[in-house]
Amino acid sequence: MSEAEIKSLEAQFEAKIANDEKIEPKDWMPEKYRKTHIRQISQHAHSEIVGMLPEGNWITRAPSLRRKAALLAKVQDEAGHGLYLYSACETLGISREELYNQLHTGAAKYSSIFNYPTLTWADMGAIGWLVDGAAIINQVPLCSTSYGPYARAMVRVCKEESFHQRQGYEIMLSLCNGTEEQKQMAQDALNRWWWPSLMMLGPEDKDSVHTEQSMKWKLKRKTNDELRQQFIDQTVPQADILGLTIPDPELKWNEDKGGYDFGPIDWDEFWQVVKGHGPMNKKRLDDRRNAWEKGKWVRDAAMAYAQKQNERKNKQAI
Ligand code: BYC
Repeated sequence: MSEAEIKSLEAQFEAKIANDEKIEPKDWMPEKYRKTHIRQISQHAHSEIVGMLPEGNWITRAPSLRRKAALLAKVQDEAGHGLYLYSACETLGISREELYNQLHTGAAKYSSIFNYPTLTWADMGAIGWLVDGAAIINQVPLCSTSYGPYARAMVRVCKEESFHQRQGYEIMLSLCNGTEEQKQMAQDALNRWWWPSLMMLGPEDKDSVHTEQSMKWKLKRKTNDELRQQFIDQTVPQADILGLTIPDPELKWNEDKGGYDFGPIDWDEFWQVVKGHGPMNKKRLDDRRNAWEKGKWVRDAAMAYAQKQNERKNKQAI
């Protein structure tokens, strides 16, 4: 392709972004746009399926049939989110096998938040309330992201996330209206999940290497710090209703900015977890690899079945 042709394609691409039109898989796009999307969408997909593990840990120990059914449905939704996102990512010209391979070899990242252990039932409440709460704030803007397949996947994901957040908050509400011991359990879960939930929204804008470019491409519609502030402002009143204390002595309403000021985040801890040294990193990856290896016979059986069906169809056609 000549330089002039590339310039013209670039101009058309930029015009689409400026007009808030979607970029579709067969449209021309800069290579860096494609690679950045593969990075973010695949990290997102991996986070969904790794995110099933901490909660999967409690399905067999849910305190009632109703709680078990809701938790099971939530974890199944997360598998579904992974599938929509892997499919969206494949439209950018990378295979599912390669994406899984990147996860299993540790080459790809997934969200830091899933490298913490789930120690008590209250953690199911705290994850739904805080982690899914932060996820909604992060993901609603992604419904209007510039890449069509990602934006469309996010619409459905967000509808389901909102049920997830409510089921978590309802668990917290029940515990906080229960015995003193149950309320303590809820407070302990909030203490452990609060700071990792703030970290989940990514490094501070000054340290975020991708935000500037991703905002220009309308891949990201809000910066990490904007999302974090929104999450804090929304969540503090919810903690008040529960009668729980946010574990941040510096948390204070700031009238001038119309939001809460908050204490320093331990970014060393964040980077340690991102680099693979969090409390559960090793177990999460071992569990994913194990599921992949043990699931081989299911994949083989499904392929053999599909092949037989095809052969039968072809015979009928003759
Ligand atoms: N954990 O330049 P930055 C869910 C990495 S699923 C690990 O700000 P970006 C749920 C980042 O990748 C939750 N790594 O990056 C599921 C980059 O490294 P690379 C997942 C992180 O992309 C089940 C470097 O740090 N949600 O909610 O502009 C149950 C610099 O960061 C993290 C999504 O994936 C992290 N927390 O912004 C319940 C949403 N943060 O790639 C709930 C989609 C940053 O250069 N993703 N890094 O090696 C996004 O919105 C953005 O990718 C982020 C980060 C805001 C997360």
